[in-house]
Formats: sequence, C-alpha cells, structure tokens
Amino acid sequence: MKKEYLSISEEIQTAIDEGKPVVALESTILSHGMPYPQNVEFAHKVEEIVRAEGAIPATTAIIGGKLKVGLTSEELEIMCKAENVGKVSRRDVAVYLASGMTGATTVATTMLIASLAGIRFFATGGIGGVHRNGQETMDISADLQELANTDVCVVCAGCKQILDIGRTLEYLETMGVPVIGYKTDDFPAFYCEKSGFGVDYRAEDPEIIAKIMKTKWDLGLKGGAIIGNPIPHEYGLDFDYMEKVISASIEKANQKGIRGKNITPFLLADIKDSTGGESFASNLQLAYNNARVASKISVAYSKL
Ligand code: PSU
Ligand code: MN
Repeated sequence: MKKEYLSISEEIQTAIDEGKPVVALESTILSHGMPYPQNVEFAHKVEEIVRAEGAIPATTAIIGGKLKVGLTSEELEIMCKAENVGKVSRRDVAVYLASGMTGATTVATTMLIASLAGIRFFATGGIGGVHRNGQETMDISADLQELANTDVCVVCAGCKQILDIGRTLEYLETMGVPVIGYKTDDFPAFYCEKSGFGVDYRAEDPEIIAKIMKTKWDLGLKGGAIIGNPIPHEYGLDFDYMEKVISASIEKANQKGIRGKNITPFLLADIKDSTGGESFASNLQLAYNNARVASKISVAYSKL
C-alpha cells in the first residue's frame, strides 16, 4: 500500500535490500534555504561526500505524486530552481501527493520518507525547533514531533539562533529524543560552534552512536536522535555577531507580519543578505561536515 507512493532509485533500493549504508538528504535546504545556482553545486557535492565515505546518498522530494528517494540531475535542478516548489512538512504530504504538486521536504518529511523507505540516517544543516516567543505563538516546528515518533537519526549542526534553543532542547527532552554531541559537550548553534546549552551526552566516535541507535531501536523505543555536529572551527562565526544579525531579521519579520511556514525561509534569506554571503560559506561547510559524519555513522551501523 505505502510502496505505491514511493519511488526509490534502483541503486538505493538495492543498497537498502542488502543492508548497505544509505544517508537521506533533504530538499527544503535546496529550494528554500539556499540561492540558485549555488545550491546546484551544493546538491551534487553533498552527494559526492556521502559516496566518498562509502555510503549511498538519497535526496528526497515530492514530485509527480510520488515520494522520491534519490533524485536525478534533472530533478535536483527542479528542486534548486524552486519554481512552484512548496515547502512540505508532515501536514502537507498527502495534499501534495494527491494533487501532484512539487514539494521540497523538510526535516520532518525527509525523516518520514526515509523511514518508509527503510533508511535510518539523515544529514541536514539545522533542524527546526521552538521559535522565539514560541510560548506565545505556539510556533514549534513539526520536526520535533517527527524526531519523537519516526525512527531516523538526524545529524545536524544543532539549530539556528533564530530559534529559542533552550526551549527546543526542553521540548526534545519531553518527547524522549536523545541529544548527542559529536566530539562536543555543547549543543551547536548552526553557524556557531557553541550555543551555550549543553548536550545530554557526548560521543567521540561514529561506532558508539551507531550502537546507541541500534540499542534504542532494538528496544522498540520509537523515534530518532539528534547528533549535534559543530561547524568546523575555521568556518564558525561569532555568536554575538550572529545574535545581532538575527535579532534584526526577526524584527523585520515581525514588522512585515511574516508567520508560520514562511518565517524560517524569510529569516534564512534575510540573514544571508545582511551577512553579505559570509554566512552562506559557513552554511555549505557545516552541511558537508554533517554529510560526512552521518555517512560514517551509517557505515558503522551497517557493520553491527
Ligand atoms: N533551519 C535551517 N535551514 C533550513 C531549515 C531550518 O537552518 O533549511 C529548514 C529545514 O528543512 C527544516 C525546516 O526542517 O526549515 C523547518 O521549518 P519550520 O520551522 O517551518 O518547521
Ligand atoms: Mn513553524
């Protein structure tokens, strides 16, 4: 039944069937998180990095009424051009499939599709979370619920300071999602190596993370985990500097009355403009680094 909605590339299906390492990649980061045509180069390079580590990349999207797992160059181009490409979170999935609309998958939806396909590991940039003033607006990303319910391990550089990082971590604790720092005690803040908030556990190598995930899923403890992988030191931006930039962007969004699913893409674009491309260079590097670590973990997992 579910299979009829999935369209998995032959290479990825074979890898899944043979228990080989596969790493899911999202498309919202392409369509709504990065400018064209730089995102095309990114989309290809991130896949090459996964391959170089010995895993198979599986970029996901919704195209032509199917949940696509593994995109052709033409399909990557469509996602990067992002003409009439919506941002698809869990609530949007059935609508997009039934009506044949093209959709970029968020962290939540990529996890959902990965899990339907049998993929356990996923690399992204940053996750969504509790927005600042979320206690008033109730703007809490569906990514957090997905992490609580769907068995996929997400490697990310934490979340951006556009969010309320403290409340995001509290929410994850309530939902039973382990937050593990990869070679760090500090939860990363996307462009910045440290957020000032601690992680629950620190892991020194991919093997222990693979073992933790296997143990969690063997026990039937549903849901994923967050692996917080800090941006490489040389690309990290200053926390206080980014705080100023982000506060100004949030102020702008409030004045324009931007809300809901549009707020994250608005802030991402505005921050990019006001840092004159500096943040974009960091964004690329942290995402590559996450692809590398997710691949290493999936390779270790495939050996268990
Ligand atoms: N944060 C980023 N870059 C991104 C996103 C979040 O730093 O590209 C995207 C991811 O796809 C994430 C989504 O799943 O935004 C969260 O959106 P929302 O807050 O509307 O749930
Ligand atoms: Mn939201």
